[in-house]
Amino acid sequence: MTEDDVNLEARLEEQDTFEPPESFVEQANVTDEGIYEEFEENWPECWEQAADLLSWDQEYDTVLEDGNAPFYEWFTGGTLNASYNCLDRHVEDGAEDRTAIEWEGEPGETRTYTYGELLEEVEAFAATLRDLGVEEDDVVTLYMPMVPELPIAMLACARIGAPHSVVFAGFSADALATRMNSASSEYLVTADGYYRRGDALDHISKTNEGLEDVDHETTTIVVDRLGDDLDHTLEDGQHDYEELVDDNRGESVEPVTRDAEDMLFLMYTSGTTGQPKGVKHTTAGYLAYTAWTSQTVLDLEPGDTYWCSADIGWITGHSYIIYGPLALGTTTVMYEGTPDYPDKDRFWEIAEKNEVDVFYTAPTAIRAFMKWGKEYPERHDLSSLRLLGTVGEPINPRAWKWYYKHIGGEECPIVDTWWQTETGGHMITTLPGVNAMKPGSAGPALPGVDARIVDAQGEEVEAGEAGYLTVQKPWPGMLRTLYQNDDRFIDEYWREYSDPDADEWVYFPEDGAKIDEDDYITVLGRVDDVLNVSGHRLGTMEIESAIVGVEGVAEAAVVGGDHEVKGEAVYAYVITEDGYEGDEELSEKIVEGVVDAIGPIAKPEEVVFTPELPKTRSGKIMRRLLEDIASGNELGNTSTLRNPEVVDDIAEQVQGD
Ligand code: 6R9
Repeated sequence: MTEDDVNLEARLEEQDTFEPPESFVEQANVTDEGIYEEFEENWPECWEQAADLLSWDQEYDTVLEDGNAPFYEWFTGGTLNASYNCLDRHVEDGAEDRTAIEWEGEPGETRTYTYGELLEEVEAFAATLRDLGVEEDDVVTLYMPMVPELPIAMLACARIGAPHSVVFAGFSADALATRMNSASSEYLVTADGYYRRGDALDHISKTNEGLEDVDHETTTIVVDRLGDDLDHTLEDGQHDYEELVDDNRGESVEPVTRDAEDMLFLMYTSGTTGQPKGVKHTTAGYLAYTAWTSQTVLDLEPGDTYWCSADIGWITGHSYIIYGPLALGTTTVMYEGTPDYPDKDRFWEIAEKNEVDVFYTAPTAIRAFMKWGKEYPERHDLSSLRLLGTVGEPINPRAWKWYYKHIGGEECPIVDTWWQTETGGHMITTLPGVNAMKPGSAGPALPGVDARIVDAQGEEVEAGEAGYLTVQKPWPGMLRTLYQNDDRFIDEYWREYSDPDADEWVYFPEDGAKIDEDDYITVLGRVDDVLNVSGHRLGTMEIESAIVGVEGVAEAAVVGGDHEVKGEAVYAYVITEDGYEGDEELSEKIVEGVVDAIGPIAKPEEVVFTPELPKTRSGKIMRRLLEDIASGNELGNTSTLRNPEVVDDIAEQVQGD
């Protein structure tokens, strides 16, 4: 490092507040801090601003229907189609030749779809789905990697009013079957495989394995991504994507008029129990909210090239690769592979080549970039960037500052956006042209969002004190329920802090947080049994049940331990059954069992065999203690345990090596 570098590092390290750069503010979509007051005074009608970003078949008559809270409804009486809003209207407005999707395959090939071409493909696939018998309200499962056919399929579903349920391609065969069964989904779109670090990965075998456990008839469409790199044969009830679509190119399919509250899609996410939750999002509120936050928070405009590096298999990809940006008519970049292939500068090469204006990624990726070193971004001209964003987990100030300096060149604001699968879109973040940024703190709640930090009794805590994050007013992008499980919807999100007798409903996202004197919120992480590994939500119960399914395992406790890049890593503490040895072989079987049940993202970092788990006198596993062991933290008082002696044993195994 040069002396200047050292000085700069030192200055950055000290600095805890950053004003948005003047060059950004001059062009920002929102610059008036009056927006906060305006939304507060005019709530819920303020949300008409979001609805105004959409084209309606029929205007809505009520902004918010709260008669049956917490089953809120937004923009009731209105009708519209999401695919029309993301495609046709831009074409009608003369943007036919503007690029909608710029796709980068991992091996280096690219595909560009203009709005006109994307519309044509979507219509052809919508016609195909109809030919196969898909009707309005049928749930279509999309188990697809990052290929253009995934957004095409999503928008085709939206066009004919068939909700999609995207299952992350990295999830296992079991995970696919569970989700298809839970949604009674009879249609599946998948692919033969995809490229990862130069290898052709087989996806179709995993698909077929999953289909064996689906308890009803299914029709499957297979995208041939790998060509000659993988031979696959189609089984009964399976069709080749291209063959079917080719027959339908040039077909026009009218967008189906949907009620505002009709389901747009389902997205399964991890919760406290072993069963994933089917989060239901509806058409108008979700689309209005993702479009509005894309405009106000991501500062997107139609002329922008924008890149969100998430996978579409997660909510971030739904809201901020597809629906929000396309509703605004922006060019959205989509990349198939990993950031380190063929080299660790792949992201910056893509950003430079496409002259990306706005870039959105996860802290886990930033920590990896940081570890690899600044020489990789330095190989590229990143001066097209105007705004950076992060999502998925808390970002530590060091990673924030690295991102600010080495990717943004100290000229791009960073939006640290807190939100969830359930919230549909951003909830807590700075507005990049309005607020100062404080690294490590997401920022204030968005205008119109009533976030408060409370104690266990539901009383607001003082500035600086830790408590529980709550949202005390509904918002348009909120989940409407858990699919076919209204009771669980109430139990999971509304039981804790609401007062049903007074008809007062408080949403509990199950995150801990604190707030400062400027109302900036620092999110501290989950307070339920959900881990956040590389920004991905994993239920400890799901992992535990996979482990106890392995022969020779009697009991298991899974916790998260601090990890330099992943944020959190999975630690599994396992008690063997009598007659079984806690050896390398069993450990491998356990890892395999987890990968089979969930996917490689849930792979335990370490499997620790122990004769007992530390338990309280009432028999509860002391998870916090296991977390401290996994994180290498100082261990607190263990005297309240029934079996304090096991703690040292376990700690020695984990921390000793
Ligand atoms: C969008 C998404 C949601 C959970 C959430 C929280 C964590 C997300 C965050 C953040 C701190 C941020 N989280 N963004 N924590 N700062 N900016 O990630 O959805 O996969 O449902 O995860 O992620 O714990 O509750 P999802």
